[in-house]
Amino acid sequence: MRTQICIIGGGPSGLLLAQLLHRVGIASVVLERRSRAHVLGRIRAGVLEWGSVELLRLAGVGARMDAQGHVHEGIYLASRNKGFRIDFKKLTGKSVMVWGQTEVTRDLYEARDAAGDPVICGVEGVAPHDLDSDAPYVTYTLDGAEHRIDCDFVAGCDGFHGPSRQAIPAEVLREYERVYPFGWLGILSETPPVSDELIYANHERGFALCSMRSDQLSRHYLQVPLGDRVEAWTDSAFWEELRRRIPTESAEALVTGPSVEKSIAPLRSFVAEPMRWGRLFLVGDAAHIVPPTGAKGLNLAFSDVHYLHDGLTRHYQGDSRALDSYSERALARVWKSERFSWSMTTMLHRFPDGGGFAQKMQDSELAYLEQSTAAQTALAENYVGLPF
Ligand code: FAS
Ligand code: PHB
Repeated sequence: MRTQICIIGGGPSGLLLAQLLHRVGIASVVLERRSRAHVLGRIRAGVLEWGSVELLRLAGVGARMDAQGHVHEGIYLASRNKGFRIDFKKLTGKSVMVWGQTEVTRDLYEARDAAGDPVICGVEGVAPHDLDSDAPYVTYTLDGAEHRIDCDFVAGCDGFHGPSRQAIPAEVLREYERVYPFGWLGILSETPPVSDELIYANHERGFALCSMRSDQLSRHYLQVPLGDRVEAWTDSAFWEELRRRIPTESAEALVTGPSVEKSIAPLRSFVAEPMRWGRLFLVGDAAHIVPPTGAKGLNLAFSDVHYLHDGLTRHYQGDSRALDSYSERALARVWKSERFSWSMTTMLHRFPDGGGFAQKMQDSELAYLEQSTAAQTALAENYVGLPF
């Protein structure tokens, strides 16, 4: 088989890239290791920057999002049993969209079907070859049969554990990482959200986040020690701990119910440079990871897609400058989002070795935020999404 772009990974970045390329007549093939059901069973991001919203609309997959998603014009930050609001709309003129990654991915899979380019799921042993030549190709097996795809370029959209980043020679690749000494225990419940907007809570017992997916589907998180196992957390233990960490007013309004999903995710900051090697481009989690405190993971994947789609489109029109600057352009925005995600995580979590001084620094940062329009504007413009 031959195509223009071979995309490794049928998660949100691979699917969105394929859909945007399709709309400008550039052919691609998406190879996905898991089944579609498995990919759609993942519960991950919940907040879209406005740039991501506009990109999904450009890709022709924004209809359900616009009909069922919720536009949020702010968030609440809480500590010491009280909270204050950061008004995105007033401070930046922008908002965010609460629309789950699962729904985004569902719409993108259906768009691939409608385009007659279904994702090839269930592949094994995906391996890119001759990336430093002008004739790269990708091999894989499916149902025991060997396959080869010859292409012009390879997009590594295969997430943190995929093969693409490993294909870059060790002497070329530079990796930067910070692993946090805690994780997030997340719960999805068919209960009404406790608040009309997200609540990020700093508490001496640990961070808590109250989010949502719809009027009847809530998503909550608790900071937990690294060694915690999800089996050790009953639903009632989760709700009791959440009530302790959020302001009393919210705790009293909290409607609890059985979890429909419960999992613990580790937190890390990670960036791999460069995001291009020869004919390979790294996209999304294949190149970078952020702690979810800034709601940036999915949105960063989409900004990479924006830059790569722009570069490939111009390349096939005869101008390769944007493609040649893909890594530099993408990384400039990646590092700003890494900083924001790290700063939100540092401000809101309890660090085991932090001590009294760290708590005082968090208290003063939150107090400064509460009283400073300049500080709130800086947080707001990062949260709604810096320009592409
Ligand atoms: P993905 O990891 O989503 O997709 C990569 C795809 O490649 C997967 O489908 C995988 O099966 C496939 N793949 C891997 N190896 C392959 C191979 N060898 N061959 C073929 N296919 C292969 N972000 C937020 O903004 N907010 C959140 O709350 C949030 N919560 C998260 C919770 C968890 C547990 C995790 C892991 C991530 C979370 N994220 C969150 C980040 C997440 O949303 C990612 O940023 C987003 O999925 C990135 O999309 P992709 O780059 O497409 O990577
Ligand atoms: C979510 O709803 O899953 C969510 C929202 C905001 C975050 C992280 C996760 O910062």
